[in-house]
Amino acid sequence: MTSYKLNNQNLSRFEGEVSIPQYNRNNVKTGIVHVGIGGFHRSHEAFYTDQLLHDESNADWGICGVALLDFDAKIYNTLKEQDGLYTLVVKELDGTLTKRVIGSIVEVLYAPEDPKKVIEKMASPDVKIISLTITEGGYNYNEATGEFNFENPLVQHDIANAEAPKTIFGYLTQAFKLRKERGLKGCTIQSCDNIQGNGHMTKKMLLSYVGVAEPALVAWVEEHVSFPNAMVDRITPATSPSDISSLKETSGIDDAWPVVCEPFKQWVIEDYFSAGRPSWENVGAQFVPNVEPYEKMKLQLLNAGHSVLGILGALMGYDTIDEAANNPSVNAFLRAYMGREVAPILSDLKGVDLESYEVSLLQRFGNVYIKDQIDRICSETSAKFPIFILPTINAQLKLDGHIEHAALVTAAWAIYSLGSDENGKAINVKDVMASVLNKKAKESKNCPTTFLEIESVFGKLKDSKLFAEAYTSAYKDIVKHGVEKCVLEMNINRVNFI
Ligand code: CS2
Repeated sequence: MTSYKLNNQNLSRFEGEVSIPQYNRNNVKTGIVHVGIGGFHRSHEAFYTDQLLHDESNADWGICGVALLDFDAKIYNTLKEQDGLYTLVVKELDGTLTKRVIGSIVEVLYAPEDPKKVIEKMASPDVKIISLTITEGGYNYNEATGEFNFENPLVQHDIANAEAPKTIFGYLTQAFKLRKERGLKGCTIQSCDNIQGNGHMTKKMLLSYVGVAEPALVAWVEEHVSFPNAMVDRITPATSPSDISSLKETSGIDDAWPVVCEPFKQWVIEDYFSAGRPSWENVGAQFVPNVEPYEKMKLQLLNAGHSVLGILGALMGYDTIDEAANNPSVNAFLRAYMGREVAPILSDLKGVDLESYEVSLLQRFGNVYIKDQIDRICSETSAKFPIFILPTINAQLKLDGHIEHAALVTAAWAIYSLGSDENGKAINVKDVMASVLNKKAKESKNCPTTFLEIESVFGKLKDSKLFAEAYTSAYKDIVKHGVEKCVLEMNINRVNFI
């Protein structure tokens, strides 16, 4: 099939093949600046917003996508070439593909090239929301101290070079400074990352930074900026070369970076927007007074479930999440983790049907068409573990409750951090803390609890005798018998125990 580059000029050629924006993109104004235009933003907020823009009365809510890091040059160049357009390919449960060209990103900026332009855009009176997908690690939170990490060299750079920042904190501070000087209104900072109380976290981290970098601005930010919490959800694997080629071959769309995702999506937002907001509720988002139950449920079941499958699956030599989820022993282990260790500590979540949520998760994890990469899931586990798994362990320890499954996963992570799977194949550990993890993992060979000494990940966990014992015994068992046997054994013992 003849293919054409995806851009404004060629857009109408794709009509009929796939859905294309049915609104005039030239009339759309930027009302949202979004930092972090990776796959998740493009399958989620940009998708919801695209639907909304089909009603012309919402034309003030276009998105300006900002690529913040040097590393983001590729997505910036791609979206710039394609006039902000990209294809969202939803992999349905029966394997069919639903394709839609998304038009809501109407501008793109590359911060390292022109920081001033990004600061001006964030300070623009038309911009009412600055939303973020900067990953769990991007918030610069230190689990050991519970505070903002001022030792980060990029943060130090921003304090010394206020006009040409590198971190989100430096950018927001400069933009708010301009807004204040110009007598403009504040706006909303909307975190779309997987963090419990992501709005609270953003506020706390930003105010810590502002307090040191620009103390005179603290009161203004407190008064003029709102930070809603939100739960965000849509499994979005990394795009593979075959996703790109099959789109070209089957639909004639030459898109250098389409996004693939599952059909499920959820966005539950605290209704706390200081400068107005789009009616995302008209396209499926939920606005609620308190997001906490939804966040906890999602982080401690879905995201933690992913980490369980990812870490165990990686050691077993699997490449994708569905392979691990469809291994009966691993599947039963995950169900038991959810039912025995997570659900009891979430049981006070009102209005949430945990059981059906767990069932739907297992189905989503097992979807063989999604092919979510274990590599993606295991990346940056040092930032994910304290958010996804540690809260469950700490809550269980307070109750003297069950921690065996979490302890086994932690032990598996220590072994994973040695850098090879059970078949001796190298694992590429993608983590900013990779060298520390590897060093501690090596020292753990003789004394497994050494791994738990990494306080910025585990806090004070090593001081729990109950956890240390379960962890050490799981560690030794995995080394001796391998993951599959260990999880099987745990499943059998549990059945006997019940
Ligand atoms: C995943 C998430 O990064 C991870 O470890 O659990 O990216 C997950 O796929 C999304 O949060 C789904 O909403």
